[in-house]
Amino acid sequence: MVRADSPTRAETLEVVPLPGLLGTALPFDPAWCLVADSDDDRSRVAESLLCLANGTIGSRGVLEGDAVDQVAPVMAAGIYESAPVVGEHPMPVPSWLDLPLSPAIPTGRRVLDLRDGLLTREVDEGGVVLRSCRFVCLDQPGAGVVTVEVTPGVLAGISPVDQPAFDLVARLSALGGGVTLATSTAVRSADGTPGGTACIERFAAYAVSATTAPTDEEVTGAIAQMRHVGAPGLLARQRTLWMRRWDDADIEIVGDIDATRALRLSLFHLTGAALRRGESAISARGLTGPAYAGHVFWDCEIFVLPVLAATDGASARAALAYRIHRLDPARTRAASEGRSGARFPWESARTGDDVTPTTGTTQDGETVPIRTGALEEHVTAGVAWAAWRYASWHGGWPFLEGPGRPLVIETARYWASRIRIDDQGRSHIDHVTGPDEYHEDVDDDTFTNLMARWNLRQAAVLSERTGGDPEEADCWRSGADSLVDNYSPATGRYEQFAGYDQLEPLLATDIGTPPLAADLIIGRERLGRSQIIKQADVLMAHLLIPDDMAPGSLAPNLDHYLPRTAHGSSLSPAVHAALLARAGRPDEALDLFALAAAIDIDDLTGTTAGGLHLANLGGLWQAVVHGFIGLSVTSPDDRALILAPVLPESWKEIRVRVRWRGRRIRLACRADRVHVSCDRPVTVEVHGMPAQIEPPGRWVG
Ligand code: IFM
Repeated sequence: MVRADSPTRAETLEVVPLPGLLGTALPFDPAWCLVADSDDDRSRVAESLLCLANGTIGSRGVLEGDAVDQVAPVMAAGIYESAPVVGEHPMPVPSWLDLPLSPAIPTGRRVLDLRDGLLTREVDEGGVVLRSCRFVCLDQPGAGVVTVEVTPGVLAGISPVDQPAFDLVARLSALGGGVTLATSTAVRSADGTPGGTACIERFAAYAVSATTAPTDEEVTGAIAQMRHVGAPGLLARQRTLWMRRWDDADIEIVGDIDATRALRLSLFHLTGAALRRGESAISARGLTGPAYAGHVFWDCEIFVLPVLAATDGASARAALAYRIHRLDPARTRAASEGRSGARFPWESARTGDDVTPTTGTTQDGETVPIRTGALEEHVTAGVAWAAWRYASWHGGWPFLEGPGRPLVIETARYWASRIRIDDQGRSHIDHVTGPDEYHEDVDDDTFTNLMARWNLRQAAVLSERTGGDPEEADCWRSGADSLVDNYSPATGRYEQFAGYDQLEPLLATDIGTPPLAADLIIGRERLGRSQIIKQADVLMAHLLIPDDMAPGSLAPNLDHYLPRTAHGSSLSPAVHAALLARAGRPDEALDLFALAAAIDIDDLTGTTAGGLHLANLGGLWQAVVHGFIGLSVTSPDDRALILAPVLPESWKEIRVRVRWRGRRIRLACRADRVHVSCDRPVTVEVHGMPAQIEPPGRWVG
């Protein structure tokens, strides 16, 4: 079981030596350490939670030497093979942890320390004593180190020798590229006595390329370099690198260790999913597992990228490069449908073609059509939104006017050609599915229309700044202005799509206590005829483009849609937590925040074995940063960081670190005031009051 309880005093103060002369573990700190105890039926869940990744490989928390039944022990970024139904799915890659140990060693106790990315294991059971420790190097693509100390009799068929054994373990071809793995393993006597405690030290190097076949020299060279530096040296570097990451990104809820650890766990895994150079395809489960076939959804741009943009601009830029490099297939898709511009696919993998499966199997074994690939078009606006968000934190106008330009312009062209104008001159987008996938093929989905409207307007601004065709920009503006948004000033509410209000007025709370898989409870047919929704839809727009929403409309829409929401998607609770906080209801927000925090740790959806839900991990951070502290960064022209903290009763202070336009900013937000630290002058606006802050910082409020 992955547990989250506080340690004893002894645990806190104990200096734990690491196997293989690596030195000692950092002192145990429950706000930084995830503990998994012994074997149980959740071991695959623990493998996801204890995954170590560096943007190139994800090494799930499998046990050393245990090759039984593993779910994709190693994920390699961008490495796909052809597969029926899902088009492309992650190619299985051999494990570097296949060590010569006897089978059936108990699991023992494992601790993942988020400060340095070290996973340690201790077994002392039935005469077996084992201590292991591993990490994947943050700055060396594909490199990992594992050391294991074991009692006599546990090594399978080998004896300690002086010379390390080098193995070129695998040379695999994947679609477009390949993976090569080499390991170098030394087995030595740890206590100098023949037949005594043995120590295994293994260096592993994966060469991973989505576009070429890696050469053997890449891995042999990497191994030679690792051996030269040595395991203690590599660990020291690892600690420095993680310390720098946390310096830019840490988050802490003073007085709530569980929330703090959940947020740090999110940042840890989001960091592991992303590469900081080239392009980075961040799939729904990142490198923590193979579920959703390693496909990239809107999860990347809408849920993950805002976190990266605020904490590690280079990796946000690499995630956008993934889309920039796939503009051509998106243009081809639009053209094949008789449209202009670029339409991004709902599910994307290596090529950028749509790889959304067209059928799926229900829990009852029934084959059902999957229509999201055809109908869930809002991802196209989501890509433009992400480009804008990144530019607002980091890249500025040079990014939007340069490499990011087509992400905004080409998507606007798509929407301009997609809308239908009726006899009264109003524009519509027919036949789509919004984020609420319980209602397929609807007309004028409010979220889709609002995001398309936003996309058209931003593109008009960008076009004017970059000498684009003024007629085209005018046409985008008028298309945007005439797009119906289903807003009723009388109720302050947006109808979710044309005809939604006429559906059976069933609440999610009528059929159970959310989170619910409502489709399994009342069936897809009835669900589609009811007002129960899967996840935030109208409300997503309040999170993403609050300035474009009708003033005062957040509260009525929350009141209306929240009881109708089943939270049938892991993406849902965190969004509602953010918005409840924005609506000034922080204690209710905290309930949904806690639900979101438990999604993977407690495997609430029963699917965490296939990998962590990265969108939810990003959503958790957003719930705190954009929700509880109300940090708003929406335009490259922003002159100030806007803050409006609201804290639940039990939270005394929220501490957040971000990078904004090159500045390092640390915020300590209390209900009545905020401390801003900075390394360069910055303007903030707290609850509407502007303040100029000089380094090193001061209290505001
Ligand atoms: O992108 C999500 C979608 O919104 C709901 N179903 C799962 C997808 C992948 O996480």
